[in-house]
Amino acid sequence: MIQRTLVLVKPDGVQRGLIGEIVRRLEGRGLKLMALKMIRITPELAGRHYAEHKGKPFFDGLVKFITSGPVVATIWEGREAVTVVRTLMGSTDPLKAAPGTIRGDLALDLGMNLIHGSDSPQRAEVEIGLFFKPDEIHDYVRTADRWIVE
Ligand code: D4T
Repeated sequence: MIQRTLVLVKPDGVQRGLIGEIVRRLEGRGLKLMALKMIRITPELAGRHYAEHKGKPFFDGLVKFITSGPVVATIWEGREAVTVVRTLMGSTDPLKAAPGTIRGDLALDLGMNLIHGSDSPQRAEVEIGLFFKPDEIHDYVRTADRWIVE
């Protein structure tokens, strides 16, 4: 099924100069970029985005980290995009992430794991709504698509 998913390059990815590398890996897989912007996440947006983690011991540190510098917010579309992105990201803890994945190749610490990707199509819809206005999302035909999915 064709899905959309929200991907964030977190502050560590921006600081380490890995925006291009991460975007390249997703583009290279054949996913289509539908929106991209650099933003500074406010504590309010962080609280809404990470609502499921409220009350957990790592919540305050997580909000502090995600609001500590600019992030790059993106939307990607493609066949099974949610799962494809989660697979490309690797396990949440980079020490457990397989080589070949973004975290497995480029990160070492659970608190600095470079990238966020929605974990279900339902969450993707919610998260896209949190981060983007409809007129920031570009639905367009890409001529290469017929060479990516039959
Ligand atoms: P995100 O949401 O950032 O894409 O990560 P995941 O979907 O892979 O993982 P998650 O929601 O379980 O965790 C969110 C975020 O919190 C950090 N974290 C997580 C942490 O610092 N300590 C922890 O014990 C856990 C579970 C890492 C990612």
